[in-house]
Amino acid sequence: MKRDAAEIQDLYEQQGYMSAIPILSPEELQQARDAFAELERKHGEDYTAYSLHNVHKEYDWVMGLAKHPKLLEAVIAVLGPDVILLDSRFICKYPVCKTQESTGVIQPNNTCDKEKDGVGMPFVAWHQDMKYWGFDGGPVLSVWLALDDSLEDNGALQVIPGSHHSGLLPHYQSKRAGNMLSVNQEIPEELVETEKAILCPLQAGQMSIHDGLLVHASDPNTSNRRRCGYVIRYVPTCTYPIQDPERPRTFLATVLVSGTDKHNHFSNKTSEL
Ligand SMILES: O=C(O)CCC(=O)C(=O)O
Repeated sequence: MKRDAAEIQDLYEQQGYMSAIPILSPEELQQARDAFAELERKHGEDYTAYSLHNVHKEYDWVMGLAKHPKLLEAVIAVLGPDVILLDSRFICKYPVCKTQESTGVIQPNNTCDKEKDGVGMPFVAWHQDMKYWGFDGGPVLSVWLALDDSLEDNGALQVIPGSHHSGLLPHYQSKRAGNMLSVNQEIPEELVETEKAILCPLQAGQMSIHDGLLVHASDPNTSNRRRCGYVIRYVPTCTYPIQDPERPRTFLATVLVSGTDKHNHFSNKTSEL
């Protein structure tokens, strides 16, 4: 079902996220997956899991995803016409459980036991994106664009609807092994209404969007399938970087992706349209 801009704005304002928005055609998806496979061959999976950071500056096909007209339509509906791409990163959880083929042991659906095998495997702790971004003056919107089907068993994104209305929550160092977040932060469990958590399953080529204050996380990949997504952060041009020692961050790869920028707050943003 196609939603108009006003509907997207309303829903996003109420819940802080929207999911299963179709973006890539089957051909576009295949091209992106093929190009990503090339990067896996070149760098290896340890690297492509989390280290492909801001490569929209390096590869035209990645910039093409970040500027995809359908994707920007939803972003602009929320942030308005003048939008800067702040940062981007591929986040892949590779399967780590031994499969039937390699062990000879038959497991239901060839998956791991989540409780037993999930311990120490890569996961993303409950957090708010705003905790990482030293800027003010407006919101940040995160896109999660699926290159693979992202479902419960391979660790799809989970969100707490409406949690973006609660302001910035305290984050501490996670005590759990495997947190993929670069500074290992985590909102303490007692502050997260986990009983309200909603899974955001995506088919490959779909995206979800979420507000920078929305509390979200993802579980380990206990399937035998990769779960790979391209995460892109967008801000309206009225935002500006601040010096916050709690949220140290440089913005070296910003790109104006829609409209005009009469503010000039980010150094690289005029690099192209
Ligand atoms: O890929 C994930 O599981 C987490 C992504 C995330 O935290 C984000 O998109 O802000």
